[in-house]
Amino acid sequence: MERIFSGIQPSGEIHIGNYVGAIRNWVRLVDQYECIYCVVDYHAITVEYEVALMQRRILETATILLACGLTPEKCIVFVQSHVPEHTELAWIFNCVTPIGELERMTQFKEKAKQHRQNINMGLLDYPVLQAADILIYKAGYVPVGEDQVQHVELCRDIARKFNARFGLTFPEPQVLLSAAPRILGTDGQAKMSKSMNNTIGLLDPPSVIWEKLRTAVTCPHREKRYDPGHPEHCNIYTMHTAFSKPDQLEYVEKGCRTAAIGCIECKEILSKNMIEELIPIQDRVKAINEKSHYIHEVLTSGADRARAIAQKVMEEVRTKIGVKFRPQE
Ligand code: AQP
Repeated sequence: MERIFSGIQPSGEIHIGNYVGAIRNWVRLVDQYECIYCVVDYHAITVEYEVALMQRRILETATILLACGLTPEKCIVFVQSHVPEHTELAWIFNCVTPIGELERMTQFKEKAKQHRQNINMGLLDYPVLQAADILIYKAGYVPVGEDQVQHVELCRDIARKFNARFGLTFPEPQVLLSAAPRILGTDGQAKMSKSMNNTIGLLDPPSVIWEKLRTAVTCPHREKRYDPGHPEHCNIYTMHTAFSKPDQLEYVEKGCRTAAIGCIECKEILSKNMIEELIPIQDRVKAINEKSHYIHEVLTSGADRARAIAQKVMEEVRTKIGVKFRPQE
């Protein structure tokens, strides 16, 4: 079975962009691949964060993954810092990665603008650690949202550079995109993002989901009720493609183009579908939270399983780069 790796940062409230762009796709892949999914806490410390909140965020993120269907029977779920081989391999990859490649990464440029007072090495090095996350398991596929495609391309470059210098060791992993790889925020401007205050949270109650959708930006062409719209320019329609059935999709698509329906009716249909899909996840989160030790047990055994793979690969890497002592003759 081919192997998949992907990760999610415990950097805030998990939102429907994370869900339809990544997590829901991860769940669909567990029957076809050996899947390893990680809460990437060391990535989340590259920006300012509340130390006192971190542990809760890690557990909350892992609980959501489980509630979405990523159970230990189906895949490995663990926390990045519990398997230190990730950071060890990242150091070695640092030594084959040109700084210029990192400086041209879109995410680095955006985050550097957002966090001018704290442009640290970790922010620049983020994609190298991500490459180590993937390659420490020799994963062949990486299911991510569109924003992460450039980083996976860099990961392929790093694998190629390492292989060229030290001998064939790593695969060149490929991206697997979901059907909705880029959800904009409720502001309709930027990517829905934990740090942008433009999210619909996976755990938001129905009334909050509706309020956020009701006030969300729609197609700019529909200034008045009878202006026809362009669904391809509307983030609400993009969300419909992720949550609505084909006949409903056709209804809102035609209704928008001909102005037969207004934005509020369109949003009501979306809200109903979104809530229907999210309520069972929210119920499972509550059930997992009632068994307080369960999530800790899952993460401990997940880390054990991940570490067993990672340690073998690190042994191979240490040998290849010439630092591992050979037995004395
Ligand atoms: N808006 C989005 N649409 C589709 N996919 C998305 N992803 C994130 N936002 C969207 C995908 O979710 C996975 C986990 O992302 P992450 O938490 O590791 O990092 P991120 O991409 O930086 O997510 P955020 O929400 O924007 O977090 P912050 O604000 O902390 O930077 C990834 O596969 C990502 O593509």
